[in-house]
Amino acid sequence: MNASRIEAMQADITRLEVDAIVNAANTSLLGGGGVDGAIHRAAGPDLVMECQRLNGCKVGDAKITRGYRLPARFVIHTVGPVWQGGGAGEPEKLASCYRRSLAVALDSGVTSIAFPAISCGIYGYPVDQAAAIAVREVRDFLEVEPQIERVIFACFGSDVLSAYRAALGA
Ligand code: AR6
Repeated sequence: MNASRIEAMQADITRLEVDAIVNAANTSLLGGGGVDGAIHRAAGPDLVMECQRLNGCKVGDAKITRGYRLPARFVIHTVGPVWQGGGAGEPEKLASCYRRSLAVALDSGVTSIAFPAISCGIYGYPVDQAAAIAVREVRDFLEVEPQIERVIFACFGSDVLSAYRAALGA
């Protein structure tokens, strides 16, 4: 049953018509490159103004804002770990990003949500390992939370999509 609620697709997350998209942000929450830059550009300047009031975000935590000009009603900003070789708690911190993002989504009544490959760009997390964590955490959460009807892994590029397809098939 969970399988039909979770899918991976090649997509620009800023275009997706879901209740919430997740942003792979940094601890300042004030914008950056990668998907963070794309989300701020698409949402418009009101997003950073709301983010300025949040006092940043810790690695592994998540905070929600409105989506402004995005098709998504909300943006859930989470901060992934910087990859340091895997021995610095990166897997647990990344897992926490997925759990906290879903918990925040649930609190705001979200039923559909899209995630980028958190930490897999500028932060250097190996995508195969990150995809396995993402799929495990989302599956575990959906098993106990029927409110979340749809989760999309928005993959930027075919390598990322292949990694998620493999993780979903496993
Ligand atoms: N839609 C979906 N995925 C995207 C998009 C998009 N429009 N653009 C990029 N990606 P990254 P991180 C993919 O670097 O590694 C920022 O400066 C990208 O190909 O965005 O968590 C923040 O402010 C990759 O697969 O995030 C932080 O400082 C994935 O999104 C830092 O980067 C994540 O890559 C966070 O680094």
